[in-house]
Amino acid sequence: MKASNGVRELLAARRTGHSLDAQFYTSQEIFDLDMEAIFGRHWIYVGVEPDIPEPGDYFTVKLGRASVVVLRNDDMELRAFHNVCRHRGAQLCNAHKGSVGNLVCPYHQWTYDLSGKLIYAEHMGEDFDPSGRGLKRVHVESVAGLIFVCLAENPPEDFARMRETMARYIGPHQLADCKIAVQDEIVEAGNWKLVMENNRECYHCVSNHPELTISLYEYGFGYQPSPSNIEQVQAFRDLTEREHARWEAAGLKSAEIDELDSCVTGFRTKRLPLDKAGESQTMDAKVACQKLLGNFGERNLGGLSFWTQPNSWHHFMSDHIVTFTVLPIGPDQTLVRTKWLVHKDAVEGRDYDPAKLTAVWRATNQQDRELVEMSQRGVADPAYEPGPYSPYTEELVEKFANWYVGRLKAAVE
Ligand code: 3BY
Ligand code: FES
Ligand code: FE
Repeated sequence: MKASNGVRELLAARRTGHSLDAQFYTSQEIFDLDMEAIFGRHWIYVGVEPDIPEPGDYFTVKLGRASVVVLRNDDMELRAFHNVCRHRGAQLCNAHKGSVGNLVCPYHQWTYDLSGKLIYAEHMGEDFDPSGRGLKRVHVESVAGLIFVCLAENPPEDFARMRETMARYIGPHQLADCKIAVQDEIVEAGNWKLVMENNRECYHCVSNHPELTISLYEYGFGYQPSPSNIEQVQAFRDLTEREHARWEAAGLKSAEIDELDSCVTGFRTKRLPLDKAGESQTMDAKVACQKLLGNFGERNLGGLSFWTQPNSWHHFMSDHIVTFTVLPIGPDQTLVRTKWLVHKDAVEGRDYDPAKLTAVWRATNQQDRELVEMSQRGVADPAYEPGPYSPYTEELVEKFANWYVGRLKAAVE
């Protein structure tokens, strides 16, 4: 992969334990490289199986300049294709979501079945052979209901490890039996890496997230005991140990796994105790949906968190799931899509109130958007220079930066 000497020098000069150089957040060249080397070669979280529950349901997603259509075929399997007609290249599906029998190009009605095969093309003559004109496949996989795609011809093979590990953790929450109750989209005026770095620490939580910190302990996010909070960190660790024993005995995987910077398909998971009522990430820490997920009878299951490189994080509780995907738009623009899921048989107004379900993360997302946007303004200022990460609270930010720099280096070498 091509990269200018300037970019190679920046990569070589990256100082560990420090935030990235400004160009990583502002340059068009590095943005294009990110889209090719990171979003073009790794497993990217794009949606959930409940986005496309029935045969013929599809959604489209933009990864850099590539548009991908993800669909469910007649055999209920997931398929993904490049969203480009094999005739003269028109974009095939032009809506964000829909339901079709076949994929019909709006331009000249070339028609593809749900396996991507070209089954109809009028006026192409006797000699025309449709067999080599099927849609181009994109790799697609489900991790217990979370849909990932990979644009690379040969995707990272260690995805299987994440899929199998996470199936055991997420499985009992039965994501495939959920429905999307609410979906939000925010376009943030910041580079995608600032969005991710902000997600990887809770250093900012107490002073910025009054709603989130009702239920969420900041200590769950890669905190190391420091001289000023050694007791609180220890108390949280003791609580976690007790709760993990209880949850594991009930068959719920809870122990931390951290492969954020040790795998190509980097991820981390841990079931985290919640504060107060301990049930859910809501304004009173109680469930927001009376109909619990899966076969759960118990409300106090904490929050199973799952973080992936490069672009997602998820929280699974006893009553609902909240899932986030980060999709870069430009060097200083990023789409953050949030979905709140409840059991598919839960009835709005009876079992849940969408306003209560979304209150915490709606507020938190807006606060995080402001933090990302002020970071973007700051790193674009000539006075910015990379600053040091806290060894006690920003370990996971460092892991994100290390993973990112490592993957970019691997791609340009
Ligand atoms: O959702 C997360 O994973 C974290 C919690 C702390 C900061 N960030 C919003
Ligand atoms: Fe699709 Fe012509 S471009 S049918
Ligand atoms: Fe935040």
